[in-house]
Order: sequence, then C-alpha cells, then structure tokens
Amino acid sequence: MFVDSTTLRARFAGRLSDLYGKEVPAYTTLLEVSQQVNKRVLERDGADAERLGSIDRVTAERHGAIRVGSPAELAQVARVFSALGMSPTGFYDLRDAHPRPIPVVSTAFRPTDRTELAKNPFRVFTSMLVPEDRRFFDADLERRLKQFISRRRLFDPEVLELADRAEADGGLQADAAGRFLDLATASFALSGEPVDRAWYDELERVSGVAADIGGVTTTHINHLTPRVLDIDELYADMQARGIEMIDKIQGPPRWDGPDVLLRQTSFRALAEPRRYREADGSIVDGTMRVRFGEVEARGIALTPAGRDLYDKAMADQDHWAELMPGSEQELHDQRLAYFGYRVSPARPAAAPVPGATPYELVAGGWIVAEPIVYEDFLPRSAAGIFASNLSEAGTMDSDQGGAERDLGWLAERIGRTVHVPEDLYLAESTASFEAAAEAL
Ligand code: OOG
Ligand code: NI
Repeated sequence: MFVDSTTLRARFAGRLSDLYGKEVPAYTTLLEVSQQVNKRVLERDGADAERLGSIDRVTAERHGAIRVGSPAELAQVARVFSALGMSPTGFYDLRDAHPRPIPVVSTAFRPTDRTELAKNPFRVFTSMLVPEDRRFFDADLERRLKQFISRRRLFDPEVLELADRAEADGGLQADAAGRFLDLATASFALSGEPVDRAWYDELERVSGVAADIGGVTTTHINHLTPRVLDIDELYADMQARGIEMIDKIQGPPRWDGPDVLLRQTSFRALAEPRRYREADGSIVDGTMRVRFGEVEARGIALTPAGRDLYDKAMADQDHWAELMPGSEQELHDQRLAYFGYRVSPARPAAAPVPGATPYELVAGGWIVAEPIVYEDFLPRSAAGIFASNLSEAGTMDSDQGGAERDLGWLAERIGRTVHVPEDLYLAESTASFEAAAEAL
C-alpha cells in the first residue's frame, strides 16, 4: 500500500510525540492539560472555538523545534521534511533578539497549502548556528566549530535516500514508509553518546544554544508544542499541578478582542541523564538541562500594516486594547489581517457590480470574510522562549561585525525556495476571493 506524504507527516508527528513523551514526561502532562482545556473551551464557546481551525486539527497540532550547525545540515533537514510535504517558510534572525541575542538564524518547515494544513499542520522551527558571526565566535572557535560540525553525521544516508524517493513520488510504499519513519524519528532522539565536557563548556560560555548545537554529535527535538484554545487557563492549570511555568505568557495580554498571531508560554523540563567524557578520558554520568515544554495559542494572521500596529501595541501593552481594533470586522475593513472569503448564503438577490472589491462585497452582504489563522512564528516570542530557558547569560562582543544573513541567502545555501509567509496568506486570500466572485 502506498503511504502519501500527508499520511507520512501525520504519522511522523505522532511518532515524535510518543518519543518526546518518553524522554520528557512533563510533556505528557502538558498534552493532557491542553486536551482538557480544549474540550472545555469547545463546550463553552461552541462553533466559535473552531473559528481558527477544527478541533481535530487543533488536537493533532504540534510544532517542534530543532537546531543544526551548518547549511549542509539544514539542506538535509529540508530533504527529510520535504518527504512529509513541509517546505521552508519564513526567515528569523535571532542574533539581535531581545532580551538575549542567540547566535542562530531560523526558518520553519511546514505545509503551505490550506487543505494540507487542515489535514495535519505539523511544523518544525529549525535554527542554524552562525559560526561566522564574530560577535559570538572568534576566528579560532569558528574554525573548530566548523570542523566539529563537518565531521558529524545527523542523518543515516538511508533516511536521506528514502526522503528523496518520497519527495519525488509524493510518498512511499508501506515497507519503505515504515523504515523511513523509524529512521527519521530516531534521528531526533536524544543521543546516549558521551559529551566532551571541555568542548561543551567552552561553547556554553558563549551561548547555551551554541553548546546545544555544536557541543554534541547529533541533533534532537528541543521541544514539541501543542496548541491550546485558552492559554491563560492552561497556564493556571499547569501551575495548579505544581509545574513551574516561566513568569509570563509571551505575546499580547489577555483581552476580549480577536486573538492575533501567537501567544506562547513554557516550562523548563527537568535535567536529563547524560554521559560526559572528562579531560582525562574517563566517562562519567551527569545531567543536562536543555529541553523544555512549550504551549501556544494561535490567532489571526496580520498584514504588514497589522504587524506594525501589533509592534506598537506590544511596546505599549498597557494600552493594547485602545490600540488594537476590538473586532474581526475592523481588522478586515482596516486591512490589518488576512481573510478568506466565501459566498454568503444570505446574499441579496441582485448581482453585485462587476469588479467590486472584497470590501464592497462583504459590506453589501454577498460574501463573508473568515479569518486566516497565523501558521508561522514570531522572532520576539522565539527570543523570549530561547532566553527564558537558558541558565547562562552567554557572552557577546557587539563591537565585532556580524555576518549578513537573509532569506535569499538561506534559500541559496540550501538550494530551495524559502516561502515568505505574507505572500502565502495573500495568495490564499486572493484565491478564495476570486473563487467566491466567480461563483456569484
Ligand atoms: C526555538 C525557539 C523558538 C518558538 O516557538 O518560537 C520556538 C528553539 O528553542 O530552538 O520554538
Ligand atoms: Ni517553539
């Protein structure tokens, strides 16, 4: 039997969730609490609860985070995720992030098509170290880091070969699919390989994230994040269960208006057992505390104008409710958020004037606007999540030059298109409007 890329993606997300639950037990608690919260919100709000995605989608929804060391490694990650119908989308530069700079640039692998997102929206935030950035790494450390990274192997050649086949054929036959899922999942497990203590510590003095990436010989899933419909309620429930959360929810304050973009929060996972190789060559048991639990609530995707307003309102959170429009209708009419369109069942009998805009057709009652959910990430939130889960401050010399990186650079280095999120939302909005206008 043939297993298509959509099914591969759903199965992979499930496998990873099982793996992470075994490795980080608090994640299983988080899943339980998320599902309870979602059930309560569905009972409380009825159809409104599903306005930004069906309960089936939201229940299965996860994002993972992984970290790699070089463009070559990122290109391999892209092959694996491509087999699952996930493409690199967005570019995030965390190096000038507040409150703490992180020496990585990132993208997210995700499905880009609405129907694929509805079937399974699994996405993976993927960060790549920038050893060339002199603010963090001097020339000698850059050289040693690159050498270390170029010598390791994150993926078995077989998994890459199967991934290429799945990408070319849109899936794999059952046996190959099973093998691919086994190998791909195992690639993201925490390794039992001893960690070179001196090397890890040297990198950790620069940045905990640099050590997590370049101080070990494998990559691993750093966190796996479920989606909840009421993140304030989840936060309170987790605390009531004795799990210590970070001190706030990243993103806009709780309010009565529409949810926009993303709100996230997290807790630090317990230290996990890890073996170390000491300077004298001896192997000792120790622990490492790098992974965590995160949860998120998603809102409407904002246009660039909406994003500017969001940034202003975030900088002045006490006045959030005065700055942000309090209804979806206003977000739509002021072109601050992205909407899809469908023909209104209650439309007037008379046909609209040809060439009418979405705004005119909505105002005249011919079509209805429905919010498009934000499928991406936020540098501000990402930086907050990174920072809140690091123990050491790290060191940075801001007098040194950074290395220029942007979406085009990333695309070229991995040999693939990196999608621009706003382009995808706009294309979706336009296509749904054209289909609705056509149907009228
Ligand atoms: C990624 C942090 C960013 C998010 O949800 O914004 C992130 C990481 O810790 O590797 O996952
Ligand atoms: Ni995350």
